[in-house]
Amino acid sequence: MDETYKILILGERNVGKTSILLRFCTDAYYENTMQSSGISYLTKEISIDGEKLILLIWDTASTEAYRAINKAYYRNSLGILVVYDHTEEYTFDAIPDWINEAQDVIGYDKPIFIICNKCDLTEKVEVPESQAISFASSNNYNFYTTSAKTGYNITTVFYDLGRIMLENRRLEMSKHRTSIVLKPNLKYNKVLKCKC
Ligand SMILES: Nc1nc2c(ncn2[C@@H]2O[C@H](COP(=O)(O)OP(=O)(O)OP(=O)(O)O)[C@@H](O)[C@H]2O)c(=O)[nH]1
Ligand SMILES: [Mg+2]
Repeated sequence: MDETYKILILGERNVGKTSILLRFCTDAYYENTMQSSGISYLTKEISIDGEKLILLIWDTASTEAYRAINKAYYRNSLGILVVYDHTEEYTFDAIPDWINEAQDVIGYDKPIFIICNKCDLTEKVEVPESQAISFASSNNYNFYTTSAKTGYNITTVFYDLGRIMLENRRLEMSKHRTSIVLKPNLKYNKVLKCKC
């Protein structure tokens, strides 16, 4: 059975959210992108362990005006990419706000990947990689450096997230099966009670 998995891409303006999405889904890159307005998504089918996953990847607009509206679309997301640009420190500082906002809606049990995009830019780096790695590991988030421009690590990010979401779904299903098996046992115990 084909399964759909909703992913959110969050982060400050200009960090490369739309570029990451377009690189992954269409293998294209544009030097001049339009600022996103509202929320939109693209789908891409991938295969992991012989299982087909349909990724619904939601790209969000970062501006304050759209932020409140976007939250309504966070529901049912199974994984989050929070993107920052390592040449703009404020985009890194804003990460906790983006995570809190998403977790308010989708809960605290979904995988979160911190994405340091524009790693092809090696001058004027404002956020040392060690600082970002330490932030990610102390909060149990995965950390990746990417470049939508060169394509570096873009596919890896989505396949790694896909694998985690698949495992989480399998776990959920096995929990569900366990509870179905337990019910007849409870009934059986009742029958065994002595009525004399
Ligand atoms: N050098 C470099 N530039 C990038 C990279 N990714 C995106 N850009 C550029 O950064 C600018 C913003 O990219 P977008 O993908 O529109 O950023 P966004 O996060 O979607 O921005 P908003 O929609 O305004 O929130 C564009 O000029 C892109 O070409 C990258 O990996 N490296
Ligand atoms: Mg955008």
